[in-house]
Amino acid sequence: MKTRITELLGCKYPIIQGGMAWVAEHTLASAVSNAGGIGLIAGGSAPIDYLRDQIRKCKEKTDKPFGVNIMLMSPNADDLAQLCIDEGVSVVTTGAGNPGKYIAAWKEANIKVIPVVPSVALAKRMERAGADAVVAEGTESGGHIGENTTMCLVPQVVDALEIPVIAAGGIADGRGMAAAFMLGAEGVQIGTRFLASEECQIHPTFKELVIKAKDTDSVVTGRYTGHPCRNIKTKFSKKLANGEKDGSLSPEEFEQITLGSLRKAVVDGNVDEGSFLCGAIAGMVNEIKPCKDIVEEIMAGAEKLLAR
Ligand code: TUI
Repeated sequence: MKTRITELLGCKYPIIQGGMAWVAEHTLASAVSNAGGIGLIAGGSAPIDYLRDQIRKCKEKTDKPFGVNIMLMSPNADDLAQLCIDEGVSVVTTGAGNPGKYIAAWKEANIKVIPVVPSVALAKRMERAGADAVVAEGTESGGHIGENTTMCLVPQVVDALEIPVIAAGGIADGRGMAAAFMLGAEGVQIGTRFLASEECQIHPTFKELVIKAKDTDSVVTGRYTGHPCRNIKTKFSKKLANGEKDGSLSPEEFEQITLGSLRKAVVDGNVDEGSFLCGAIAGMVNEIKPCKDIVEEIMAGAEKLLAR
């Protein structure tokens, strides 16, 4: 399947892996790239030496293009942004902010720049700033989210921009991909489906929570902190949601108890203190498979529907 996204990024399939903080490391990223998509390594709030090492290890595992996600709220986003230039990364996606100040330098270094945006307004600003494409991310996504849904956001961003649009949020199979294409997207970003992949290095407890999740098992916490995040329902995330609702947890206390909670989920599988970030589509993810099988199944399903 050829679209402006496969042409832009030089990949076989227009599927980009989500830049999931703590989750997206070189084993997963190289597996997605080797499967024909674009794998991403998440910068998150990682130290620069960690990210450099991950990029180099990824290069050893794949000769296909792959990218890095820069989380713009990270205190060392400036250093990580420069590292992408120094290491000759093919693609950068960004999240949780406006990457405007980095775009010129990335373009100068021949990096393809794809900001993840939750609104039409930010999408337009990114196009004007020189982005090559955008990911329009609906509120169905895992992690830090905006308010609008994929179904509403994607066609509005498509109408507002000339550059290609990648849809994200609630896409985990060929039906979701075909639907996104019907809305005008030319690619999809997929996160949650890859959590349940063989190559994904998260704690087994995290994978089990994804596989066992039902349609109603995700919850958004932290709206009152200004950083709403979608999680799998656990005792911990329900405690956060209730504390937010009934006022028994102040925003400051919320920030305090969620500090370090991504690591506790991903590395330790700690269900009492970890934040298991995950999309609303987890209810449809029921089996661990290699990334290659996941990508090929999604592509085959989408192509069949789109050919009708
Ligand atoms: O960034 C994501 N998803 C993420 S980042 C993350 S790590 C984190 N942990 C705790 C709190 C916050 C982040 C986990 N998941 N997706 C892309 C995304 N970007 N979603 C929403 C946004 C966004 C929100 C506001 C982008 C820009 C923005 O405002 C820009 C501005 O300054 O106008």
